[in-house]
Amino acid sequence: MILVTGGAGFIGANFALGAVRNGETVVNLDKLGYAGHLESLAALDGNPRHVFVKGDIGDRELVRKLLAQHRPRAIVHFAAESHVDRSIHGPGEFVQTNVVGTFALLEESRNFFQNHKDFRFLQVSTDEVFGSLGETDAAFTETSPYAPNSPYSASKAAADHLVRAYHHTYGLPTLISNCSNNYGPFQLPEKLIPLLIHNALAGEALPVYGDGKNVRDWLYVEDHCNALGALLERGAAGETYNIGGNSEKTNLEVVEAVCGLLDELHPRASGRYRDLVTHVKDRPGHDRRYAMDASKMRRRLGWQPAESFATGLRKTVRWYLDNAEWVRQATSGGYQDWVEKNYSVRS
Ligand code: NAD
Ligand code: TDX
Repeated sequence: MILVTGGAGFIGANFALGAVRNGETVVNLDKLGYAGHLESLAALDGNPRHVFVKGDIGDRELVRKLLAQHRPRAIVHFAAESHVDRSIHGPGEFVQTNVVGTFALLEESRNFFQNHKDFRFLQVSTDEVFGSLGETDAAFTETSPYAPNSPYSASKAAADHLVRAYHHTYGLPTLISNCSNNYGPFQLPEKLIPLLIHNALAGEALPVYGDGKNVRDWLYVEDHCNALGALLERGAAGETYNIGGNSEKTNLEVVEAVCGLLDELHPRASGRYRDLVTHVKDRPGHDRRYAMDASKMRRRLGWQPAESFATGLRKTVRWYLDNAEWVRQATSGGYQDWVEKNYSVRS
């Protein structure tokens, strides 16, 4: 039995689906904010090994009750505000959930740990806490200094520091993973790859921030979930682990790859998808490059990604083509307001 937070979001849902498939029982705590979608968990409907609880990680009474009731062997902590652009428009919620919410979970975990010594706390973090790399710099390692640049990455860094402190001060068996950009099924089209697919299919502009030469490392979400599974079983308490796909791409390369796949799998009536590319105003404080050295995961845990960017992206584009109804539901509600707000400042 494990307690997953944020398991109705993109990575959390993929993780919960995989864990239950592997025979695990999952208690899934998610507040169902704008990024949480129960439709992503539809395959688990009626499955006794999945218990969904709508609630906030900052609700300590609820967390205490869930720990006492289910006695999980671990918390896998995904719940967060996760979108850099939203953190620029409204940083307060990022501090609330990512920092204060993580603190609440840690406090309740510390109490629970007193009588459950085999408990572990896995903090799912990001490469963005390390800041930005120059074109020829070596990739981030586990000993790279934290230098976050956005309210999002600063809030994740703050949470990571609290997790670290709870290990050193209270002996809580914690693990921290820092992963690069994920892509795959169930990702909301506010993030680059699903946004490109969504806009392309609607015949709308494909917005590229600035010169499009910012570099990200891309990892297929299932590979990330498998890495987290390995960490949970065999990771060393108190340590941090970098997870990455060894797939550095400029944003323009990503756009080109998505357009090429769509041209092949779902051709436009006339013209090519790349005709829709539009350069727009840059993101303020936009980090230039991230790259991860994931050799510790390979050496210590024998983990490496199964998908290349080419194979993972093909699966992803096919998934979005086959799951228009999920996209329709995920982009109803406040989605149009967000698009209006974010992209009007960039035109
Ligand atoms: P997401 O935004 O898709 O999902 C976040 C989920 O957390 C949502 O379901 C939301 O409802 C829930 N949530 C938010 N605040 C909550 C609260 N206070 N209480 C309970 N639930 C709450 O995010 P994601 O892309 O799946 O990312 C998951 C985690 O992985 C985050 O911690 C993120 O920092 C980290 N991460 C993401 C990436 C990436 O590329 N997406 C890469 C590295 C690390
Ligand atoms: O419309 C867009 N146009 C564009 O050029 C969007 C949404 C993004 N971009 C650029 C900005 C980035 O350089 O694409 C790159 C990727 O952007 P996002 O998908 O917003 O991801 P990023 O900011 O890199 O952060 C992601 O990876 C690390 C996740 O959102 C984080 O949660 C994770 O920690």
